[in-house]
Amino acid sequence: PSTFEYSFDTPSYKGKVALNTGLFIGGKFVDPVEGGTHDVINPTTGKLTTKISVATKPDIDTAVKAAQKAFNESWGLKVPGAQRGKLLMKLADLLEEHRSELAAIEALDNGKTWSWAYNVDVPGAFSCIRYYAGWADKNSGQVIETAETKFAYTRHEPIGVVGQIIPWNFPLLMLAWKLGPALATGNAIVLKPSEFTPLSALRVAELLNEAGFPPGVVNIVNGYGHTAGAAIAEHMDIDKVAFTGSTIVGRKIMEYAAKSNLKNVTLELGGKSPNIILDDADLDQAVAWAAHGVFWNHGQTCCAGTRIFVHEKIYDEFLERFTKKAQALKLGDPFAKETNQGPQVSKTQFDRIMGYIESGKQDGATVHLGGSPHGSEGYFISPTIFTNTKPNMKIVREEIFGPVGVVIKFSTEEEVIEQANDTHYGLAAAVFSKHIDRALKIAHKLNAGTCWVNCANTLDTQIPFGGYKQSGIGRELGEYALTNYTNVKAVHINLGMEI
Ligand code: TXE
Repeated sequence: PSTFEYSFDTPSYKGKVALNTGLFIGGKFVDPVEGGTHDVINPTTGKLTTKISVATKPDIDTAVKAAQKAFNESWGLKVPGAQRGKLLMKLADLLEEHRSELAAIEALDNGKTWSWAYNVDVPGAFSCIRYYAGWADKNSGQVIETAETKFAYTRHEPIGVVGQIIPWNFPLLMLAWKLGPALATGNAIVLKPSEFTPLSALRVAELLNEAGFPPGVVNIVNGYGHTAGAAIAEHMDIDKVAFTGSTIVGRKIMEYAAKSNLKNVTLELGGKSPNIILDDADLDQAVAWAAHGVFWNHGQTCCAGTRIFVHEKIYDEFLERFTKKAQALKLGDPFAKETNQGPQVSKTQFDRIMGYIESGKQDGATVHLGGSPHGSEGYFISPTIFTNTKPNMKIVREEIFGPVGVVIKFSTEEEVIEQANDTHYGLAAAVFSKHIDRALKIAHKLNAGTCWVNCANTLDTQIPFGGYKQSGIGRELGEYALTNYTNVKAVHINLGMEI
């Protein structure tokens, strides 16, 4: 298989990266059976970075066989949890050791700033792997009392071979969220990164070998969704699929599972999260968190607080300060020290976001700020704020996944709760108030898997994350994620029952 070499000579990072661009199957890089390649584009310039191999169904079959072999011979319950934990710990250490380099790969491939990748994505990834290393020998079953004549207990067994399909907004972090709990519980994995951001996973493949994972325990197969992704979700020998991405594809994943072997499915999908600012909020803090909520990662966060509801008493002042905050965001080269916002990930996403901005204008909303591309090269979009929206507008109802927020005035708590819940999504929500009782009463009435009080868009490895309604099925992170990757077996032992 080919390799890709890149020399970074930037204000944030100087160094060389050499990656193998093949498919990582059975612990080795191999060429795809049908020999296809995909052009990886640098979103900052719109130019070609490199070509990578893409898998199709025959390669997925080979990857599944490698995973089965590893599961049966050198992984799963054959390896004590403490040993699995040790390998995960080693992987976490290697990710930490390569922190600057991995941040550079993310910035190059995704367009996010090197400093955010260095401060959030990469530490988020290694602390997630380290956290699940700790769980590897602690996920035991229960002893359950019934009658004197019976002894019963449960075992938490790995599911077997699991498929994982991840998106492009946090390539390395999403990979860690998927690998951590699946490996801690002893599963073997076939993982497909997004075709838009395939590079950091290729570096992780090498680190998995360096950490000492048996060959085939993790197979990383780049490729397109409708071919490689579908082959994973439809596979008869994959017993579970975990997916993060769009709600449309999430539906397809469930269909593939239903039409093949009824594999277990967990989904982490889109959102249109409300952010409620009450009249007694600390305005400085509310403005800062609201801006982070909607603009962070260029708006490419599934839990972005894109519907900002502001109480009428403070609406004008909030809008003025929020606008200044958005105007202060510096767009540019992800490796420049002063940059806050890089390009959107791809031409497709850029076009899609500009389409939404156009629809907002057509529908009669006011473009309060931005509303246009930025610069002449790459996929940059100015931070955009809409006001004077109506509840049925597309920009209020649909996930835009770009630096675009709508600011909506409200007068009563009842009214804002109703509007906040008026969505098919239910991933996250935020409430700002200096009175914790008021904030909590509202938080408890919001239909969302995550409710932030006086903060927004902040996650921790230990705290579960996932959606209500069409935002998903199951929870990632925390202890809860372990249940996604285990079968519970109940063992009944007769201590004297007669028949
Ligand atoms: O996502 P896709 P896209 C949302 C966001 C964004 C929109 C489209 O609103 O604007 O989705 O982004 C793989 N079978 N989110 O089109 O297609 C694909 O290769 C199996 C929210 O990039 O859902 C990639 O690996 N797999 C989100 C992954 O699915 C398929 C993050 C996600 O891509 C497939 C990303 C198929 N038929 C986008 N088709 C979040 N929840 O964070 C595609 N894939």
